[in-house]
Amino acid sequence: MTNTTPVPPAPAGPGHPRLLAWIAEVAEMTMPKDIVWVDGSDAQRQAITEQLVDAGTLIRLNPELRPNSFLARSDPSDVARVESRTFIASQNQADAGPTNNWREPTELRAELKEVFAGSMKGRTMYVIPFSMGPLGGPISQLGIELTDSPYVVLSMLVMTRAGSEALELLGDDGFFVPALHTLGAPLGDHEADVPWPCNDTKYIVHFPETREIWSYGSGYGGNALLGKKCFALRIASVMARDEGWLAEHMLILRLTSPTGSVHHLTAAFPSACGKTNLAMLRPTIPGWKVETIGDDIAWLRAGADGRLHAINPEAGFFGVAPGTGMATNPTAIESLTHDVVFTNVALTDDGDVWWEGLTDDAPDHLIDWLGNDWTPDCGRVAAHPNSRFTVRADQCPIISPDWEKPEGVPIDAMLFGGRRASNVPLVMAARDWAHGVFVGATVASEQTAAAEGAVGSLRRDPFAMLPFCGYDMADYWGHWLDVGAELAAKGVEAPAIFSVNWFRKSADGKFLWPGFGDNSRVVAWALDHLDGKAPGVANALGVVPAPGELNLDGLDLSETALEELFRVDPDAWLAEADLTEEYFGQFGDKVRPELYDQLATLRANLQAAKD
Ligand code: TSX
Ligand code: MN
Repeated sequence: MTNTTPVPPAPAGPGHPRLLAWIAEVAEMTMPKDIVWVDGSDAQRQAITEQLVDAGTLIRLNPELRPNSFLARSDPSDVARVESRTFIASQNQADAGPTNNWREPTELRAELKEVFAGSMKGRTMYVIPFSMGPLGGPISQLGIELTDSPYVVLSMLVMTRAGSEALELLGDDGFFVPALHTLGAPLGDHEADVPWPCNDTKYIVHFPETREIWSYGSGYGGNALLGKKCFALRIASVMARDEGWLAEHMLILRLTSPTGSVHHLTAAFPSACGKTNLAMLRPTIPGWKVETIGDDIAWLRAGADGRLHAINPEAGFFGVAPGTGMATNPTAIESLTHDVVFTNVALTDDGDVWWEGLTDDAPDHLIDWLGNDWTPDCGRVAAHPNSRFTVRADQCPIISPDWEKPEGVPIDAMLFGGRRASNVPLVMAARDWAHGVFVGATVASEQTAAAEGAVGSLRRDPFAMLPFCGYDMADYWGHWLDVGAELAAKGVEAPAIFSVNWFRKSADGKFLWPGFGDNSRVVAWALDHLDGKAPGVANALGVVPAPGELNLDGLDLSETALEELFRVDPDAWLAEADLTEEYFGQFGDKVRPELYDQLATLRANLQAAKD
């Protein structure tokens, strides 16, 4: 290559030889017109913002209504993560497991080099040094994203701690995860750009052994903001397996009881269960206080006291807009009053944003996410169902003062939930860690959108990690069992594990539980249970609230509804146990005997309940 773009000097000094060599190598391959270091300064962020406004990628919202906020409309074909094009390229296929798309790494690397060749022509390549987790924290990790998308740069500045401080922490030989991203839309000389460049061909590739990410063809969300799902879950889950920690698809909350006792919990839910709503819970029971620490990802490690401590590796929320309103998540709405990037929501006539669920009644006229006129009777949605807000976490009015504590917060409890119209009780405590791992491993959720499979069909989503685990799912369950054994060996209390289900329905198809802020009642029971104040009663599944333990004050919940919320149908559960055995079967002998022991216990308990 003769005309390779020179790598400009790093802002932090002479720099990191391996990093500089990688940047030069990528520049030689992708041929950007220039290279810019992202320093995290306001001046640079504003310049990139202006450039995106001029290019038509961002529309500035009415500053009187939504200061410093913007709307982006993606290409209509580039609106979500692409699981079919997400690959785990481990040396051995068995390490990726049956639930991931595996590719042979040497072959895929060669293929990618061809695809990436010249892919940044005519564009600027940005170098984004970023930290997942508080800068310099003991649980945090550094990464470098190379991208030709200025929209990705702005988003990474919101979602991570990006800029020169992260670069300085790297020193001249620090470890980082190299994360290479291109839109796959090279620009010819004098060729006009489009507002949302991308490519119909997409690759979201992870090399777990070398901790590398290569992403091609998409500018959207988890495909392109590589710190989030690609690094903080898929690559980090492998690092966590190798190093004895946990990288989880979990929100993090702090709860303070009326008596002032403080607890921290994490919770994992498949999509469409309202995880961000729970992360910003507004309790309906008096005296309880909730603070948000994270809404999507938790990294957990043993702290100085041996207990598991969690950090939120992210610095912002990339939340689904539709369904977010004053009734469902007032805290989120209050977080979105300024400095927000919205993507694929609708534009109002006065230059603000709207989406389904923001208000009960839609405005009389909008410009929809595709840029077309929209009226309430037109028969189409105004905002794309996967439209998003991108906002810094510190704009959340209930963000915990300790959300950036480098050593994290000690975790007392973990919740696993799914969307289940039947069978799964409102809340249940696992008997011990291994039982909790079984509960997490068997999480399933009913499908809400036709695109995901038949509506109402059960989809397994163990630990809500199905699309995000960078290695074999059964090995991952084994790692969870090992983490519990490690805590037990040290004589340290492991977090208590609970199953929750806000979505159980009556025979006539009505939700039995009011959900939302009233979920504080469930969380309060869980915390009382682990404090020994609500011992509960054992049933075939686990431990459920004893009569009177669940605070139902002021709730209009009938006795029959309460009964139905906790009813165990042994035959339905025995059928579910058969499905679980079948599900485990696909992982062959990688499923640890402890989990089959749990299945046997469940069946024995159900049989006993029948007799
Ligand atoms: O987010 C939800 N949560 C968790 C809140 C902390 N949702 C929305 C899910 C889609 C993302 C819920 N939907 C919850 C819930 O707890 N519960 C339900 C089901 C439900 C919907 C409406 C009502 C009650 C339950 N109430 C009325 O219709 C008045
Ligand atoms: Mn998520």
